[in-house]
Amino acid sequence: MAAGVHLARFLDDAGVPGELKAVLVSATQAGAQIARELRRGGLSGVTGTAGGTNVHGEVVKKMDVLANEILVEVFRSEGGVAQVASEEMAEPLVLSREAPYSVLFDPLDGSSNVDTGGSVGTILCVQSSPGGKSPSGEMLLQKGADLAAACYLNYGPATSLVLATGAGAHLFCLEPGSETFVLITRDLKIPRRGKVYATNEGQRNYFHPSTRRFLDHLQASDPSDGRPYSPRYSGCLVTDVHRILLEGGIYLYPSDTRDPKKPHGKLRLLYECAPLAWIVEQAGGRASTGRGPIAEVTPSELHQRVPLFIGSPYEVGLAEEFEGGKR
Ligand code: AFP
Repeated sequence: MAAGVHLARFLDDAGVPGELKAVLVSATQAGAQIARELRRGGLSGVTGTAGGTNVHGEVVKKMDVLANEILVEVFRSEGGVAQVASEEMAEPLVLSREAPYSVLFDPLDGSSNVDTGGSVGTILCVQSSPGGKSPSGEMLLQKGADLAAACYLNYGPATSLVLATGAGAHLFCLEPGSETFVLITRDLKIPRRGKVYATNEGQRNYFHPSTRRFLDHLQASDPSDGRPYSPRYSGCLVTDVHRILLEGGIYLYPSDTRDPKKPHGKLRLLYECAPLAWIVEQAGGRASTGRGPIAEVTPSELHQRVPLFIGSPYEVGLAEEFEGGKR
């Protein structure tokens, strides 16, 4: 399938079921609308804080609220979605009893970048929804391995979409005029190993000794082994994972001792880590908690956090050796 194909045609040719295609096309239409609002920035007063904090105690940006509203409304009108759950909503929202899919998302990842012109993203995944009974939050506690589809949008110099529906991960770019996504690369393959790592080194003193040893290894000078690696940390998980998907390397947000209330790090399993893990693994990469695949973690609560090591198979395997005490 040649590059230049529009998303809807790509999904048809890939044999994606009609109802799932409709959900994904709606998700990307919301993405195009969010991209438009981001470009308007201060012109339409969507910069700054919305006042108050979200269920995680984080300061909420006006663009967090707007991006969340755009996604909720697009799925409300789409009709094929049973429930939506979001980083910005304490509880899931039931939209339909009979619909076959539910959607979980981080509407604006990296929102602390939004007022300073940095790149931000949207992370989204689609689960199958067991019909015939009233949708409930428990139904959303599904392993990442069981997803029906996942995608992310990176709002950078261009708006990129990477999508996976079970047969590879595919890169699209938003065509500004038509506001449709056009295929750039089919079946992305992440490099086996890379030259960069992405992590908040400012938190290094809170990292467990195993993680500090892993970082020491990446930073040690051994040109014959491609070390030292270079740090590339944007403050936006989507932007860092996008770079790593295209060029190789590793992003890590490990568990740490900074906040006893958050022993498993900062990132949320269901709508940040599991969707990205599903996409990266279909491109030949890996995603781990440090002790095992993210895709095999069975969620116990909607906003559960997990440590994340994601990227090229070589570096994630290495990280597991250090986290597992083998090195
Ligand atoms: P925000 O959406 O609150 O900006 O958080 C972004 C994020 O979830 C992820 O995109 C970043 O990689 C990470 O958190 C940044 O966290 P630190 O500020 O602790 O490094």
